Amino acid sequence: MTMNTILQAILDFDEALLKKSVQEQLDAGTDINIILDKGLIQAMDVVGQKFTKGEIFVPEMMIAAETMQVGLELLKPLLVSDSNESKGTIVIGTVKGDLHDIGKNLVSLMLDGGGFDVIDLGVDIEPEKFIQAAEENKADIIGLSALLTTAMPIMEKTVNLIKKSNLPAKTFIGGAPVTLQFSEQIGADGYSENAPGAVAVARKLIANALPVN
Ligand code: B12
Repeated sequence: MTMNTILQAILDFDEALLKKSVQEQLDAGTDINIILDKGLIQAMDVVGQKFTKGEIFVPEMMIAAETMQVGLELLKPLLVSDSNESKGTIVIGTVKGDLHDIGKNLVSLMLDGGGFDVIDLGVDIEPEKFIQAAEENKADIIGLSALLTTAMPIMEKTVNLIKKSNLPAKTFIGGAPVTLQFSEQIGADGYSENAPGAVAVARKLIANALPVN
């Protein structure tokens, strides 16, 4: 079975075939990032394109997302870390008005796998809630996700409020419509277009926060 089978299984909402094909790729030793990028995530891109073209509608998009997450479950144990040594604390969530969470969940998993303590607030999160959670958990970093262009101004507002709050936490942002340019424009401290990159950016943000000696 090829990576195409994974993609097709998601498009056909075929959970059994998806599980089987993901497991086969894992057994064959395929890199987990390839299974994600060329299989699970690519399928969601195709779903998005079909939605744009009017070939499918919200219910189909939702079932495809649920199917994709069945595949993600198989990868989960390989992504999380069992190490007790924390590299830092990250509060993460999807901003107010936006209910997309697959990408944010994947970023959370990989950050966990990268040794961070992750506090995932969920979706549709008010700016004040990010600040409160960061204070309570003494977060080093606050991560914001947005998939809707209409949520981007809320993301900007959230970053602004975090800056004004004088919390020591750095901010990093991501999500399909978010770009490096947007991140710089709104004054976020970091940006990544994908989950492995998010781990690298988080490490850099923590390293730069340490006093230089
Ligand atoms: C699945 C899906 C849904 C599902 C969401 C299920 C869920 N639990 O998340 C459902 C069906 C609920 C849904 C609803 C809607 N959706 Co929708 N959805 C999608 C779809 C197909 C896939 C998103 C996804 O999961 N991708 C896979 C993940 C892994 O990728 P990702 O989220 O981009 O995350 C990666 C990076 O961006 C990054 N990242 C993400 N977050 C973060 C955070 C940080 C800190 C960092 C560093 C990095 C990072 O790392 C991730 C991993 O690599 C996209 C199309 C697309 N290609 O994006 C449309 C899409 C986002 N949806 C869209 C729309 C319009 C909607 C609705 C408004 C539809 C409607 N009419 O109701 C509603 C909005 C509901 C709401 N208020 O939020 C549009 C948005 C258009 C726009 N310009 O804003 C898109 C682009 C589809 C399209 N082509 O038109 N959707």
